[in-house]
Amino acid sequence: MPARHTSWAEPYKIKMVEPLTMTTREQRVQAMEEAGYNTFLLPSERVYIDLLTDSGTSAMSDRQWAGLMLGDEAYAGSRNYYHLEEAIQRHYGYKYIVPTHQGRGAENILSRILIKPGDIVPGNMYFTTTKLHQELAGGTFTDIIVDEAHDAQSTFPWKGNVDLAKLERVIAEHGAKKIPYVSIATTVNMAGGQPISLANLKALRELTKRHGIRIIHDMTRVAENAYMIQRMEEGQGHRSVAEIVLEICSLTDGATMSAKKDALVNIGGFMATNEWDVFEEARNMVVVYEGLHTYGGLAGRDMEAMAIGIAESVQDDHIRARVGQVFYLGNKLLEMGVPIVKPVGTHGVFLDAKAFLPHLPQTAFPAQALAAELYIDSGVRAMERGIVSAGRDKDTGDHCYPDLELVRLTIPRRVYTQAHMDVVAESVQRVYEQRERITGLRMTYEPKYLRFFQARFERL
Ligand code: PM9
Repeated sequence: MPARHTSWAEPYKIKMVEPLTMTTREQRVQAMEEAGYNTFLLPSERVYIDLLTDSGTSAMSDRQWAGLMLGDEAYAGSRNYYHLEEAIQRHYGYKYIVPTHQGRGAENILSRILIKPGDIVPGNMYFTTTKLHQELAGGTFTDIIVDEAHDAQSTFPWKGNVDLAKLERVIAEHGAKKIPYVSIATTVNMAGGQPISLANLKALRELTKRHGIRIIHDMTRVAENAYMIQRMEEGQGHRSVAEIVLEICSLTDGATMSAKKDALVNIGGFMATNEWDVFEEARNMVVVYEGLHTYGGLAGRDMEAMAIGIAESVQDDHIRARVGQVFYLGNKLLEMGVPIVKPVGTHGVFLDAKAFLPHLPQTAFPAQALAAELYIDSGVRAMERGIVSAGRDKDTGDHCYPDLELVRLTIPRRVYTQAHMDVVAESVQRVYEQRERITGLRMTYEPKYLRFFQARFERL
């Protein structure tokens, strides 16, 4: 048993560094205007501390970099595919796997196989790409997360939990035959990086088993969720994160994974299932959209880095430091009195833009405006997670108006230091002190799909 420290200090030291670019305020004002007040449209060279996302932005270990050199770039049957299959079976326990270029590739395949037009897909809050693929396959997403998840200020510790009564009502209304699966994310990104408890997942398993409904697991941040279970759930403190991860997966029937998050790679994902028929179809469909079933849009070296990253991601020391750094920033902002989603999430700190900018109506895109302001202040890049991300209702065409209007400060894994977190907190505090000056935005260009990526705005 390694020595336990009270600090969340990183269990690694730094071997290679990448210089950061500093800019002037004038340069940032110009860059933001040119980017149409959308942080996705900024060139990364104009960014100082990049907290846009934790997706594909993590630092790989020396072992992962060494793994890249062992890439077997055969078109078919690369040995790295077998390593990846073994890593997924060992650490996650799913029987069959299909690699994909990233998470949404897996979502596309799985949705096309399992969802029929008119189906209902209940889930513990929507995720942008997941919901879109469910809709493109003809399904309708319906939210069954606990009410507390929609309240930024509720301190309920398990905001990722399913409200089982809501699910019962959906089943009673539509019938189990119309529900191909329940979609469960660990942790819940759009709720602010909030975990689901093991007890809730077990109860959900019981309920779905009674009705013959699958659980499909969005396991993008499963290790972070398992860490919160170890930390907070009664009777779980003595178990390793690796054991808890395996148990979570065992309570579900299949999964989609964006390995760009938990699994510590810059690109990659997979679909997993315990059902042979679903696997057969997925293995066939992947050749249409991604590539052969033994590479799914990835190079052999990418699959090797992923296999190694999966093993590293479930180590207790790693995950404790990763989440510890996010908590460090979150607690600092709480001490400063800045309104953030409580409890602090596992992959990022989410500013509550409705409370931050109460003078702006949601139609003036407060979170989008706040992310732009933060960048102008310090070069810190964050992401809107509010009305822009929520998109439009597929039937009425009106904006969806989510209760949560957030700016996500997302922490890449193993990349930034405690001093960087201090700079971020100081900048947020400065912007908070001048919040009354911040004006809203008007959308001037809106793409059809996933508009938050490419929409453009101007100041009101
Ligand atoms: N998440 C994120 O920044 C990147 C794209 S959206 C800005 O949080 C979940 C829970 C995700 C996720 C991506 C995907 C899709 C599925 N589920 O980006 O296609 O957080 O690999 O994964 C992003 P890919």
